[in-house]
Amino acid sequence: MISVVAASIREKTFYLIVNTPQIGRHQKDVYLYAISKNGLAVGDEIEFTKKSGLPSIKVDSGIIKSDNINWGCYLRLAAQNRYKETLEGTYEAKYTTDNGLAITRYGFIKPKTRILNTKGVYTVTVYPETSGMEGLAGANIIGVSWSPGCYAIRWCKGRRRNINTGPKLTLTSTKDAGLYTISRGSRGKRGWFVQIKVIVASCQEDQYLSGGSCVDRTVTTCDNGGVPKDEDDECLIPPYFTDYTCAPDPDFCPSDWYSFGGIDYRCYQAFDTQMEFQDYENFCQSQNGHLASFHTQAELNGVVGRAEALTGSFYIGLNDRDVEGQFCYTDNSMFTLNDFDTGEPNDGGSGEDCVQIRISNSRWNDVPCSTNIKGICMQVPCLSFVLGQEAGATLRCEDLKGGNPTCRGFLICLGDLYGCKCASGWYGNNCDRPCYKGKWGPGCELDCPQTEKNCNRFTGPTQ
Ligand SMILES: [Ca+2]
Ligand SMILES: [Ca+2]
Repeated sequence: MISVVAASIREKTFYLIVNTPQIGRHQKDVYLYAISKNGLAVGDEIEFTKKSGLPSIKVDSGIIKSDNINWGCYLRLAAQNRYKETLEGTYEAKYTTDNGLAITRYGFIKPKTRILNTKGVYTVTVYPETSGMEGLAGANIIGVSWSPGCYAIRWCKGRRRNINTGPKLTLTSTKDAGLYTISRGSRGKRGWFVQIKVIVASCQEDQYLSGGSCVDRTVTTCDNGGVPKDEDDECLIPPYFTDYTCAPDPDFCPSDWYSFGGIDYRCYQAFDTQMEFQDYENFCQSQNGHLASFHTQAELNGVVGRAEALTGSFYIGLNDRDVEGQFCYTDNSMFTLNDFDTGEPNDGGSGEDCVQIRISNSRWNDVPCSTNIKGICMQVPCLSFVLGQEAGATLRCEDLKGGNPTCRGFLICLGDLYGCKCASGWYGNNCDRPCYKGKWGPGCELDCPQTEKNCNRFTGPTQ
């Protein structure tokens, strides 16, 4: 029996993120990030190694720090024209724990030449028919879709060239696990070129490895694009989600908080206490939330309808304190729904940078941030655009060097068994194509159960 993934320490689990996954015409530097969801010990570093191809040109490297948390490490690679081909290949990030256990993740920088449309997933997992066997029962075939032409497809594995020709490869042994390069034509320089990591699992798909034995899972499906880990009976979920289960649940909210099933299944509560804006935001944070943000009219109507027994005006999280006229939310979500009242925002008097909702007509108005009014807090179980999460601190896509607020162009590689996915809301070889309507989540692989109108491509079903 082989053990594919070394036992890992759950809190040290990390992602490898590549930005940008494909070196395109726009020659931007390429960043590799090794991000831990819960941070690493202060001073801990992750070692990057290039596993294939020519040496890469390293520009700089360092620790990703935000909110005084060491979230991980980054490696910056130059993308000057004359170097770009040398960047292509597979990179390994290795973290060695205090007791000497090494956890590795693999990420790809894809070649500029045309590559297979596989939604950015370049890992194939093969499960044995019988747990713990050396050989694979029957013929396990992996293949690539291919338009026949005058070129042959060549499979290479490490330094072994031309181990197979044609679109399909048959696996007969656990020894067939490894990293394959597939190219069309001669040496992959013309035509396309793609890398596939083939993993042969130790246990059958509905089992996991526990103390050297295969044990039936009790958790067989993971929400939100998550995948079951081989080393324990838990799901590993992509960034953007703060817990192992972020599933729709009508009873999700704590008592006294209410939900309308909107974006992220947020939970709201209106408070009578009157405070200044920042004090209210601090108060909401002490309730594990923020001042409310609204992204659909239905969500807004739901909250206002619920608050109808109350009267007056309530702070929401919207404000233009940083740059006049540029409104943003304290939860860092985007200002998408505009419900300002006629003539508002008017930045009246000596300036109005914080936003209230008037219950009387459900419309918004900007007021001075020092105004003492009531407020609506919101808890967000599944935060958007979050890569790391620790109590009181978050690491977001925009915090990364060369980052992008929505993680456009980010290829995120989960644990070894689980391959790479585009960040939530994106798909395609460059992870830069927005999901089709009705699709959402990492690599746009999830379906909204309702109509396409009620679907946020980053966070899923809305109502
Ligand atoms: Ca203003
Ligand atoms: Ca105003």
